[in-house]
Amino acid sequence: MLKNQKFHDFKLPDMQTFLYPADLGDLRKALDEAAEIKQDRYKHQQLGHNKTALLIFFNNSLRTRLSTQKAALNLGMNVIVLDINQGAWKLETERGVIMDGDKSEHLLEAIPVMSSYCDIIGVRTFARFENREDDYSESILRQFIRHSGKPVFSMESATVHPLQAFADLITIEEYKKTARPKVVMTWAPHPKALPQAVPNSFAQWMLAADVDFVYTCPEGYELDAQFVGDLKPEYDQAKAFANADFVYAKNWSCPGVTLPDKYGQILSKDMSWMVDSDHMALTNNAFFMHCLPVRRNMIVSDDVIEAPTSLVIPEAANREISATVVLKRMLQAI
Ligand code: AN0
Ligand code: CP
Repeated sequence: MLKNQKFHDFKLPDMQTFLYPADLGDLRKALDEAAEIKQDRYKHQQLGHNKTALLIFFNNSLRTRLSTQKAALNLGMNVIVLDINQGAWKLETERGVIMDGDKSEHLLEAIPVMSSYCDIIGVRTFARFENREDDYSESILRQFIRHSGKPVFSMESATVHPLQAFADLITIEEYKKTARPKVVMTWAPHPKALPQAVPNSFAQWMLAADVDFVYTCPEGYELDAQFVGDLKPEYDQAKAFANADFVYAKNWSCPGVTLPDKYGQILSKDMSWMVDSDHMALTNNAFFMHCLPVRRNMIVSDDVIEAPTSLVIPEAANREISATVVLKRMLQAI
């Protein structure tokens, strides 16, 4: 049973959607499946025969784009990738709008059209920071779920990045030296306002897994209870780093939990939060993690990201594994 089961309905792993750890069912089983797939990533080549994955990007991507395509190919699928902003019509997403502006097509037509060409749909659609309620209700992804009639998975949507968090969990499982490692997620400074999807999912998956999880951030950056339950942040970064086995760095903008009128804004650029070797010296010789892309010498110093204890590349490589498990489960459910 998942520890965070109370936050989301428990679902059996006949996956129609993938946003949350509960969508995978038993995480221990999912990790074992990931390890098996890593041993032989082409084992299920027949499963995807004559099945097509459509990967739709509303935002930029390097890892998700490549690793998810690779995962689909591992399973013998055909893959179509669509960059909405490069060559497709500009899409209106709100119902009831008089479409006399620059948007030529409505999402409500585009979704069933796109879904008619494929069997499984992945969507990358970042938070827009216009309206917290829209973002936190996953309004775009929910429209895909409602109107496509196909299994839909998040490739980072407004509030979650589950393929990343699952890959991170696989990585921690591979590198941990103790049965229940201490995993510390730290906020770090960044020049632009970034979504909360990565920290939301990382926290949610860590709380569902068998680790001792702590997160640390300046005041105002508290994460939504949907993802962290009643866990409060440790505001003292040095205190949080004590005895850490893994340090997971990430910037995020204001989640609007304690400061609703500041949702999506930058509250701090305090460089003392950047993870450098002085910070890492406070830990239990911790591994360093980041989902990438990362801004060096803003989030993390050159020496920490280049150290043998940096796991950023194995983490990215495990994106292929997490995506292969998820697509395999979805294919099995078709
Ligand atoms: C994105 C984010 O923080 O959500 C994607 C990370 C996987 N990062 C940037 O836009 C730099
Ligand atoms: N970590 C991650 O999702 O990277 P991309 O934005 O490059 O896909």
